[in-house]
Amino acid sequence: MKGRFIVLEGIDGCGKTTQLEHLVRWLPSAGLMPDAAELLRTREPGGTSLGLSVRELLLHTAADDAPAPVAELLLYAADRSQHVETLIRPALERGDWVISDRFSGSTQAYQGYGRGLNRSLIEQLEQIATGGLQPDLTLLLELPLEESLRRRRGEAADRIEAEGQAFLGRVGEGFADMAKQRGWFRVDAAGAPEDVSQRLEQVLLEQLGE
Ligand code: Z5A
Repeated sequence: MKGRFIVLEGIDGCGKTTQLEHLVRWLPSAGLMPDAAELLRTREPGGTSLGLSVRELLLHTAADDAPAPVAELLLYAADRSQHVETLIRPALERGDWVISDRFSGSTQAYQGYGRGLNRSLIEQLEQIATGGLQPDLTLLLELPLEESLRRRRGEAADRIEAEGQAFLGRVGEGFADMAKQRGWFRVDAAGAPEDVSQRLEQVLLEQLGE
């Protein structure tokens, strides 16, 4: 692949969206990207128009119509397959850079560690949905559970956010395990947004600079 694929992961409310907005402004002038390359910002679920419909099914269905755990897993995989095949892979082949709010690590963390679905089944499904595509760099924003809950206080919870603290605790452990297994970069997401941005910039410069 000619382009670069960067992913931000972490528990709900860890600050991914805030940091993505910063990185989308900072990256094009950071001296890392070739002049001709564009930067595409995307997310999962919902990075494509089909994916937006899947996102609605996943996060905003009424409680009595919510997907069962395996159906939920397959919907995330369908969203990812469409995302990779129609948006991410073509962009990387053109030489563009892609930065995504979540990718396949989220499925292992939420559906594997969180819901307790079979993790090797999830790995097989990941292989099918991504066609083997892996991020060049995954940045895990780490934030204590209490701080993530405090930050989101007052905001309406979607179906997954409403799962509660024990669920989110398992998800956080899953992310920490995956960071070790998959060589992700762990970034302290506590403190002022500008401080977190600086930590992310430093990792990007170290890892993607010539
Ligand atoms: N999910 C899954 O189960 N399986 C999968 O395979 C995939 C996803 C791909 C997608 O939700 C849901 O799908 C998600 C995982 C599940 N479950 N949940 N919930 P989403 O895309 O709607 O949301 P999210 O990814 O969970 O992110 P979020 O809740 O929007 O949070 P965030 O993007 O990490 O954080 P933020 O919006 O930047 O910040 C949250 C708040 O904190 C906000 O008020 C900010 O102003 C504030 N903030 C941000 N940074 C700071 C700092 N540094 N200090 C103080 N306050 C801050």
